[in-house]
Amino acid sequence: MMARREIFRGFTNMLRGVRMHSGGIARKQFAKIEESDISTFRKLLGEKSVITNDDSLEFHNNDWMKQYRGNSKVVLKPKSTEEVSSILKHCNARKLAVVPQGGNTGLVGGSVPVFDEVVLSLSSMNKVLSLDEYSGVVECEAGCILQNLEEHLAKHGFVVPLDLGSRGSCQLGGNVSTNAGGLRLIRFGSLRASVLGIEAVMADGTVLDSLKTLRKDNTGYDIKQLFIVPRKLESVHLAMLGCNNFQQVLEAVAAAKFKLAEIVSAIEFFDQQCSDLVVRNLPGMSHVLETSSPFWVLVETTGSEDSHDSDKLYNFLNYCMEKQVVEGGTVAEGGTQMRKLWGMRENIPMALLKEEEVFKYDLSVPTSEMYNLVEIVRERLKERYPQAGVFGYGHLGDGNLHLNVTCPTADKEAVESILEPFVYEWTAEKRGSISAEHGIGQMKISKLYLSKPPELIALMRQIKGVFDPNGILNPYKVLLDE
Ligand code: 2HG
Ligand code: ZN
Repeated sequence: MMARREIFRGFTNMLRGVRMHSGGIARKQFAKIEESDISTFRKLLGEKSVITNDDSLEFHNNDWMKQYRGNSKVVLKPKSTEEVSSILKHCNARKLAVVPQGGNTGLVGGSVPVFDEVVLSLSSMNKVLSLDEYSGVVECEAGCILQNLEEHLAKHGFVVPLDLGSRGSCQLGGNVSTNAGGLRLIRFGSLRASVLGIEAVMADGTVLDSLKTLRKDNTGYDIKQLFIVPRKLESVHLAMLGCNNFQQVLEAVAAAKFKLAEIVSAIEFFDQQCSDLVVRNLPGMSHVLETSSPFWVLVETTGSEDSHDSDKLYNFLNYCMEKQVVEGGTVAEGGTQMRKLWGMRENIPMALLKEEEVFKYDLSVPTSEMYNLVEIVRERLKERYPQAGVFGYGHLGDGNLHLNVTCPTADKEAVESILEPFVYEWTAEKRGSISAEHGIGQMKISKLYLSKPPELIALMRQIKGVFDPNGILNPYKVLLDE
């Protein structure tokens, strides 16, 4: 599928580039927006698509975490590829910097301006354009909200090969451009691999049409996107297992892969600290089970034959009980219980947001090492900062740990100095990735070298230059200036 227009965001973000953390960076020599630019945009897009009032700008200038704040004076909401192209032609000629923006749900400050960049919001390009029910190819615009696409496809018996807690507001353009991972990567693989083609707009306004629907096309460099959607399967089961230690968690994962094999669609975990936080911070949330357990593992299966899948799941659970891999747990009976179990996992970021300060780490590490880091960090903080909270959860099946640390504002700097660079260096030592799925954005620019050798970073810079010689697209993100 993908996106005509969606595409645009795909490209720019993929190539987003340049510079240092907003803390100490200087504005580059881009032009400043003038009244004549606003008039030009109004002529190109019409009055309603050019937003300059402060109240509406607020959302676009702030990220979801309220950690990064830009100062853009104008948000543009084009409705077609041609309009995107005309905006970029103008901005490139005038040397006006531009930040493309989707649902603005990112966690590393990649989708908000750093200074006064023009915000190019894809939110008005939100249509599903076509679905071929024989091949499972769907085409949609960049601003299409993930949940809307999910609902549209469900009516035809298909699913999007991606699911995220932010599904109600994130957009396909942002999903593709950031290669979003999420809850079912273990089943569907990397989103990138599901994209068959894109229509993208380059920094100078040139439209690249790579909107093909072929599954095989080895005719040169792979500059593509477009989605292929899988059939929606009716048999879904979900179990939540309690484990006493992380060794048991690892054995439960191994058993799930071995005993459930092709029907596994998600393996997630969170520690008891996470579930306590969700219950404490979010009204209406309660513990799933009365007993507590240091670790909880969610195992979801999706298949086509209910009795077969249910037999497999119970075999797996019996096996885990016999081997004393799990201490207890529950199997969801029906949709309401499933939503409750998933709700516990999906609401963790929202519960963290209610704390005074939160440090987020999105790391790929060998699965066997995943929880060691959480324990080490807890140990490092416990004496001097007893009020700090250390939370471990994530996509267990993919080796993706979300380590989150909270603390009172008064301790922020001291706690940060204990966490960084330690957490990143520990991850690099394990040959892990300092950003498993959230990207680099503004947050991790100065840490990129810990996951990529200098030769590769130099190549990234060159590639960005090919598509955006004036550097107007999403400046101050991902790459440090040389
Ligand atoms: C998730 O898996 C998201 O819930 C957010 O990637 C992770 O808040 C986080 O650190
Ligand atoms: Zn995640």
